Parts: sequence; C-alpha cells; structure tokens
Amino acid sequence: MGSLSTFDEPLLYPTARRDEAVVDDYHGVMVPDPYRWLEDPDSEETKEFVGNQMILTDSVLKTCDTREKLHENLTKLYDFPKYDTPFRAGDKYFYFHNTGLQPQNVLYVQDSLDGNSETLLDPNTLSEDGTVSLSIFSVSEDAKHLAYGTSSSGSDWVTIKVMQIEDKTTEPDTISWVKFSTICWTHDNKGFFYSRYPAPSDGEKFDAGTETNVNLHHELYYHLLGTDQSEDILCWNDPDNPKHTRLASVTEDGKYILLYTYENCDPVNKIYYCDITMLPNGLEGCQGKKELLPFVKLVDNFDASYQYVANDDSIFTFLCNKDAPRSKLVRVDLKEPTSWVEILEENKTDVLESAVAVNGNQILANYLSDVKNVLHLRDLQTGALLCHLPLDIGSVSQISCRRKDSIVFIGFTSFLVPNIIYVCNLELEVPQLRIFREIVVPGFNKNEFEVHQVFVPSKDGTRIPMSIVARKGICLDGSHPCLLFGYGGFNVSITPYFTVSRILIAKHFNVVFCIANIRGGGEYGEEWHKAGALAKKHNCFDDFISAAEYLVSGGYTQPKKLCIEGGSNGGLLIGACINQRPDLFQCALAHVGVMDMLRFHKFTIGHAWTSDFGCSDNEEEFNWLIKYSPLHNVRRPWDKPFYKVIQYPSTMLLTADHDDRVVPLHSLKLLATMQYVLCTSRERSPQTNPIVGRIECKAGHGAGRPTQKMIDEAADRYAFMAKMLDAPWID
Ligand code: X98
Repeated sequence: MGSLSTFDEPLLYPTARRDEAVVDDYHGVMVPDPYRWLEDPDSEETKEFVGNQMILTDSVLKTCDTREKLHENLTKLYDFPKYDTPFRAGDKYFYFHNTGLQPQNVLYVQDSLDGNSETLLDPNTLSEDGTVSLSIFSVSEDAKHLAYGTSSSGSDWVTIKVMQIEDKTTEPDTISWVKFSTICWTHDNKGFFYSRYPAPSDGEKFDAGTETNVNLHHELYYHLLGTDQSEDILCWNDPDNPKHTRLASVTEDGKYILLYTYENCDPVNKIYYCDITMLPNGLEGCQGKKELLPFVKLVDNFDASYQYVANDDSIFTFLCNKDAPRSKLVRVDLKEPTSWVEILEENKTDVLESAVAVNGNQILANYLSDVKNVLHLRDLQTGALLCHLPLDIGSVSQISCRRKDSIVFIGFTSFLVPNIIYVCNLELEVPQLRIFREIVVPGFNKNEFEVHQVFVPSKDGTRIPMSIVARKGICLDGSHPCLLFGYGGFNVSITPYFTVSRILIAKHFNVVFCIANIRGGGEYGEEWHKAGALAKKHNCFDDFISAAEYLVSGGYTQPKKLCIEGGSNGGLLIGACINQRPDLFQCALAHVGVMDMLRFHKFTIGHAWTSDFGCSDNEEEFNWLIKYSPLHNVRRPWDKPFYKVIQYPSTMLLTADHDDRVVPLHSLKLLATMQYVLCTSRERSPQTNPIVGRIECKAGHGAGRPTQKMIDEAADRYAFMAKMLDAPWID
C-alpha cells in the first residue's frame, strides 16, 4: 500500500456468517436478513465481529499518514477557552466554561457578572475518563438547589441528582430511568417534574445504553425533595398510548403546570394544564394518591405544535404552527378555550423559530431567513415590531433571558465565528447588541477563508441552499478536495456553525467544505420538512446528489476528490446516496446512521421516527422504504454494463457501543452487507476502496462525548478521507 495513494488491492475482510434462513415476508415480498444475529449486542459472535472490524480499521488508519499531524493540530487548535451564554436563576448568574481541553464543560455560579465565580458542578470529577456528562439541569426559583441529570457513555438514559448551591453538597435524592425529560421546579422550591420510562425488569443486569429494547410507556412524575424515588407522584401516564412521550413545564409566574404530549417526532403536540393553586394541599397533597393530576385539556389533538411563550394569569401566548408552516404567535384565555386569536401572523418567507418573553411586555422573536437567523424585538401584547437586533450572517446559538429582566444574552456563531456572546439592555431607547464575550481561537485567522451561499436546482427544479466555505481566492479548476455535509430530516435546520476540525482540513488539505440544506429539514418551515419526508423522502437524496453535481460542474471539485458526510438521519442520507450514485463520490463518512429502514421502529425510540420515514408494517410505506433502505440496496456497480469501471466510494461507517438512539446494529449490518456484496464475492472484486467500521467504546449518539474522543474521531475520519481523496497535507 502506498503512503498517499488509495488501495490497489482489496483489503482482507473478516468473514461474517450469513444466516440465509432468516427471511421476512413483507406484504408478500420475501426479504432476507442474513445478519439478523448482529442485532444481539451481547452475543459472543457480535462481539467477535466488532473486534475483528476494529482490528481491520486500525490497520487501515495506520496507513493514513496525516493521522498524527491531524491529531496534533486538532489538539492544538481545540485548546481555547470556551464559554456559553450566562443565565440567571434567583439572584445568581450561571454559565458553562471549558478551559480548552477539559473533557466536559464545567458549570460556574456567581452573584454578579463582574464578581467572583465559583465552580458549582464539574462533571469531570464524576468519572475518570470524562465519559459522564451533564445532560439536563435546572436551578430552583430561589437558586438554593440545582437538580442535574447525568448520562454515562453518551447514552440517552439520565440519572438525576440534587445539589445544594450554597455549600455544594449533594443531597441523597437519586432518580433513575429518566429519558427524554426536562427538569422543572415548582416555584415553592419543594420539588420538580421529570419524565421517565418504567425500569427495565433486568435493569440491574445491563450496561444502560447498550440494550436495544423498545421504549414504551413514558410517564410524568413529580419528585419532592428529600423523599425516595419510590414515593414520587405519578402525574400523568396513558397506558392506551404506549408510544406517546410527555414533558412538563411550569409557567413563568409559577401558577400552572403545562403538560406537552408528543406522538412521535413530528412538531405537533397536545397541551394540557393544571392550576397548581387549585390543588388543595399543593403537590405534596398528591403524594400516595392513586389519581393522576387533574389536568385540563386545552388542545387534545395532534394538529399543530403549541409552545408556551408567556402568560398573564389565564391569558396564554403560544408559538404555534396551526395553518402556519412557518409558525406564528397565538393567544387564548383559558376561560374561553375555544377562542384563539393570532397576535403575530406567519411571515411570508421566514420561519419563526422561537419567541421568548422579556423586559415585561416584549418578545424576542428569532426568525430563520434563508438559513440565517434574524432577531426582532416585538411587543408582547400586539406582536408589533419594535426594532431589529442586527446580526451578521450566522446562527443564534442560545438566548437567555427572563420576562422580569431587561438584560438578554445572545449567543452567536457562524462558519468563521467560533462564538460571540452579546448582551443587550432592552431598557435603552435604542437597544443594541454589545459584545459581552468573544471566543478567540488562537491559530485561526478568519481572513484566510471565505463563505458564500448558492442556490442549487434539484432534480425537480426546487432551489436548495448550500453554503460553501473555502480558502480565499481558490481557483475553480475542479482540483480541490471537497467535503459535502447534509442532514435532511425531522424539521432540523442546519444553520452556520463553527467547527475546529473543518477549519483545520480547509487550511491543511485545501478542502472546500459545504453544507447542503436539503429538504426534510426545517430551513423553510414545515412545508420544507414534509417535502423531504414519507413518500417524498427521495427528495432528500435527489437534493444532495444535485448539490454534489453542482460542486463538480462548478469546478469546485471532481468525483475523485469528493467526500460526503452525515450523521444520524444524515448517516442514512450518506448510505442511500452511495447506493444510488457510487460514481459521484470518492469517500463517504456515515455516522450513527439509520441503515435498516425495514426494522428501525423495533429498537429503543425508533418508533418515533415513523413520522418522517413511515413503517414497513404498512404495505404502501414498505414500498417507499425498500427503495432506498441502505441495507437493502447494496449492489455491485460493475454488474451494470455501463458502470464497468465504477466501484463504491471508500466508506467509513461510524457507530458507538452505547448509542441507544440509533442502535449500532444498523451500521454493523450494513458493514457486513457491503463487505460481503462488494468485497468478498466469488469472483475477484474490483472494489479496492476500503469499506470499514469505526466503533467507539463508551460513547453514544454524540451528545456528551468528551473532548478527547471527539479529537480522536475527527483525526481518524479526516485522515481516512485525506488518504482516499489523495489530498496532501499543506503546512
Ligand atoms: C429524536 O429521536 C429525539 C429523541 N427525543 C428526545 C426528546 N423527546 C422526544 C420525544 C419523542 C420522541 C423522541 C424524543 O430527545 C427530548 C425532549 C426533551 C428533552 C430531551 C429530549 N430525534 C430524531 C433522532 O434522533 C431526530 C431529531 C431528534 N433520529 C435519529 C431520527 C432518525 C435518526
């Protein structure tokens, strides 16, 4: 094997048993599943498969000669102080900070912004290797207690603990089997709401996060401080609808509990409320009682999304997408629950992403306009525009404020802006954003790069926005390595953000880095989402392929220099695109992807994704899924007469042993299938581009991954990419 060139000979792949007896009947269509055995994460055979793949991948990575340089430079460039936007609770300020290379961000507390700050909670002390992360938290109204949830090894499972803020001692309270939950305190500071699943019967036995059992029967509880979890008050469940999930919030005046119920991942929810002042003995009085809380049904169907913005006693303002795919603000008096008024109409082009009440009677409205955020200050009562808060082209990463405060903190990031925290005093006649803190990355000079946005016509003519980040003044001669990233699903918008690793590859490999804002995301609201879901899911792949073709025809790159990357739903995107157009890409990086579209709904929270994908149990939906399911569409390109010289791109499938969001079996089954079909077939295979799996240990879907693991992984995948694209390191 040469040091820079790609592989001339096929790798020696480990053999994996094929069980030809496993064949499923989907509405009369027989579909084999020879690697079904890989669905058992605990079997010796699966462990052996994973071990063999790790050895193979290590052997490939050892030949990627920029790996160490990348690792060293990533470590250097990553080593800068990071801060999140401060937030207030009680009369104190809180913020997260990382000195540079700490595995996890640390939570600090201070009495005033210019006063001393103290460490409140350092998650780095919770494990030796940084794999315990802080996933949810909430400070009580009086700022005396912090309730915080930690996750181990990146799993979605959370354990909640409570700390006294004054002396930083941990209370005995421990709450287990929490998942997909917020924590919200009642304003009497006596306890908080959280959501959980029933403890698994063999919960003690397994390493939480490695199991694949379906998540059903989500329940809402209230925990009274100082009591045992077994005494927690069951506030809501619904045995007739085991797939529903629920979250609580407490209104800013502390008077009402709001119960949000979700059916799946669609942005629609029911909304019920409970007036706490009407509970005869408060929540304490409910302890030991059999009845659920007396919630009142305000919206009892799943026809739209309703998110609380503010309330004045019984008069509530919601951010809502009913008949308004780009969202609007509506108002209702709980005393007249059938009479809703619109107070801020849907914008003709821009999506109203969020709205928060601030400074008494104002709202900060955050719009998304052609994939960049735009901030308006508006009147809460009338919705009238008071002023714009001008931002550069980029994303609002965080907004922190309270209705009772006139000061708001706004986090901003973009492709070439690591993070700026603005502070804005809304009491001023002309409120202005002042820089409170700017994150500086030593060794990064934004003037070396340029960013532009293009609109690419897709197969059906739809204009797809794409951002292109490159070294300044590159010549469009098709010679550049290029990395194209996409997601395309679940109403998720991919807005501009800063990534150390991509800056590094732009600098040292001359990589042109692009994000295609394909359909399925939320970039233009719910219509854009629906245009890339269910029967129209193929639009995501068509859009992404069109974006790649644009980059080739525009002289940014050529197929031999083009790598595609995506994670989760974006991992599915990569899996589907290499099956559809193996000729268009030289390299593919698919992280934690959904690869078995016929069986995803059977594992953990997979059932909630049927809102975007459909489900193979239904015949019509099976017919959509079988057409693009990555696992079921791997075919030898050279079997097609006109594709004689084509092989699959060099492919790295990345997963992690504690990914309980998209369980590893998706990537493992696809890996075994690709290696079998493309590399180990009877005749000598022309597939010399490697097909490898990178399986991280003590890690999950992505959240909470310690810095060291993020650096290790970025060095591995981009060293692999550089070798496969034949991209030399430039000092
Ligand atoms: C999820 O699956 C999100 C998982 N998830 C949550 C939370 N609530 C949920 C309620 C219903 C269903 C899923 C939920 O994380 C939650 C709520 C409050 C606080 C914390 C968590 N997502 C999809 C995903 O991960 C897309 C984006 C979110 N996928 C993986 C889709 C396919 C691949």
